[in-house]
Amino acid sequence: MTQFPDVAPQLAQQAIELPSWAFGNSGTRFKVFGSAGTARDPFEKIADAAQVHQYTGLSPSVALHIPWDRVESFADLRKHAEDLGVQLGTINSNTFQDDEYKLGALTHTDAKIRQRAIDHHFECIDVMNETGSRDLKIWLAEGTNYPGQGDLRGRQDRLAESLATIYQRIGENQRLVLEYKFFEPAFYHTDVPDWGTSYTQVAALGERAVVCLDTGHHAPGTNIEFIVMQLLRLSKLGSFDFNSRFYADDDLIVGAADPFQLFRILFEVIRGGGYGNPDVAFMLDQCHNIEQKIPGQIRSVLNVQEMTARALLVDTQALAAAQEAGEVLAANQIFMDAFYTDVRGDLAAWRETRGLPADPMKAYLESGYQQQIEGDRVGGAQASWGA
Ligand code: LRH
Ligand code: MN
Ligand code: MN
Repeated sequence: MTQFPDVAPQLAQQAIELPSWAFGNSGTRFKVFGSAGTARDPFEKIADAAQVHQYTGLSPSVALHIPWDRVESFADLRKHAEDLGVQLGTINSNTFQDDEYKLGALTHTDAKIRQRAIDHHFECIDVMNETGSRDLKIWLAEGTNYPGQGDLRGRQDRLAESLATIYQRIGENQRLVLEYKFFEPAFYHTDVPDWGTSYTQVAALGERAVVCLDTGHHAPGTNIEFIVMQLLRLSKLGSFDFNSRFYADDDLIVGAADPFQLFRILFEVIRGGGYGNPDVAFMLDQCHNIEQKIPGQIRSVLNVQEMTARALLVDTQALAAAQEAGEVLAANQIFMDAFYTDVRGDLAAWRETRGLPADPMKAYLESGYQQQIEGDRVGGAQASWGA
């Protein structure tokens, strides 16, 4: 018998935003594989995301990427989403695919190019006003490939100025969320490579500017849960992009590569007051290059739910006592006991009490939706950079 009943009410609060791009075809820089039934436009991506929510009850919103998800009427897209029981969520900007941005966008030495990139963010804010989105998420592909290529300090100063201009447009109830990534596509230096730089930039902007932590954006061996702790301590952890990695920014299913790391991260989120807290948004940022996309997203949200349940099961009172008593191994055992608790049976039973299928994956696969989209849709949309 686990203490599962004690933690179940907290699980009911869980919401994990899905990325629209997970439902389009994607790939590596070597090849994009098409797959049968892939969504052809943003409306179909939303419909697929709604399936994930229908069977799991875990994903009430969908993040969009502009321009990938640019549509004629965002009001129509919003209505479409709401009719299907989901909301439109974070708006992600994109300054990484235009020729003009080859040497930088918000950091570019040419004021005209910087303005173009700023205008793109203004467009994203306009979209947010139509979709009802709270967060503008900015990930910048900016950096240099060779030492001496750019003035590191000058770029940082221009970045601060550009971000301040964008921040001024952010509404009272909106947030600017700045994501960091240690390398790629630039390989010598990146302008926002780490949480410290992201924190420094958003701290200068104000309260409505926060950091996004993408779990795949760190060097191997980085203690990500420490960063989670620190950002929560500073009230600057705005959101997560969850995924998992074996090597670099692999964008694989969250919890697939290192379930124990996911557990440790979620433990720190809970410990730091970030769980069930709307200020800390949970999102997936993944691509399903070779596996089916809707099942891939179902697996992902279930992995997060499972590890959240285990992290909630840590006996924090006993843990604190062991820590204070200097009981090194006892403290570690308390932590590991929770990690090793198999909650799958409890979760299945609990789902049924909430009118959800015990096994969401099975329910989806038996629903006929996959066969229907494979028959109906021809020529799925390209989702991402792997073109
Ligand atoms: C960059 C990133 C960022 C983008 C997404 C498509 O690697 O993680 O969040 O918006 O991928
Ligand atoms: Mn990301
Ligand atoms: Mn990434």
